Amino acid sequence: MTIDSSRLRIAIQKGGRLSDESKKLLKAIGIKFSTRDRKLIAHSTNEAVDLLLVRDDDIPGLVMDGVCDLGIIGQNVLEEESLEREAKGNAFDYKELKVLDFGGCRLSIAVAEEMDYNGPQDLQNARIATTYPRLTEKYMAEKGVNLSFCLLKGSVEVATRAGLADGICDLVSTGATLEANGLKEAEVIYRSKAVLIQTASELSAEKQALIDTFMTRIEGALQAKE
Ligand code: PRT
Ligand code: ZN
Repeated sequence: MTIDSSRLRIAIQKGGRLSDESKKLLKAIGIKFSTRDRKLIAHSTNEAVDLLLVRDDDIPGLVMDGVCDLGIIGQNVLEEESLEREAKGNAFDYKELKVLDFGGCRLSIAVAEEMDYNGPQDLQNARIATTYPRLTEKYMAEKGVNLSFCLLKGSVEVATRAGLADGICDLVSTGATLEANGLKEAEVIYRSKAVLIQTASELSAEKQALIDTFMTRIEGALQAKE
């Protein structure tokens, strides 16, 4: 596998909730490519662009470390990674180019339906199951609430019933998953959308000019949808 560094590298989610819309956006701005052969890299056939198809969790780091020039990622994952890197004293720079019109959701704390919930103070010293401990901790610390965590990358919604935690903090869109698991939304702690980001590293004039062209087309594509 070879990566040609003269080509613009864009990281998008390989398979998941952001994949289709990310590919649609790139096609709408005139980048031709095929992702049918399930490879890590898809070379555009008409622009000096390579797509990297990866887990969404890897996208912030790839852009912050300058491995990829652009990335499309949920603000929830981006912000959690930024807080994590900041806490560890690592670099977490990037440029936000555009908040996109897909991937909308909220990160919410949920508790058992039967709990008498009156506000954040009711969660003082509670254990929360989540994939997003930094975002959750930051929000609750501002409310003066101390938490401990049960870190889960999946099946977060069953953690309370399984006796692993007093509540959960997970992404919600319709609320159906919470309801199906006997949970109710207690606090919305973060509202998220997909976002296009650029590495903070200086790029060649050619790459920057290409990004500027794409941005003009993105503005046009988004306006046309309104
Ligand atoms: O494999 P990979 O690591 O790339 O994917 P992933 O499984 O980590 O992520 P994926 O594809 O599920 O989500 C990618 C991004 O989509 C998230 O980081 C969010 O930015 C955005 N997004 C938008 C959502 C949702 N809406 C959403 N509803 N991500 C997840 N959910 C899940 C939520 O975790 C819960 O399980 O959907 C369920 C809740 O949905 P409702 O409708 O029942 O409330
Ligand atoms: Zn993921």
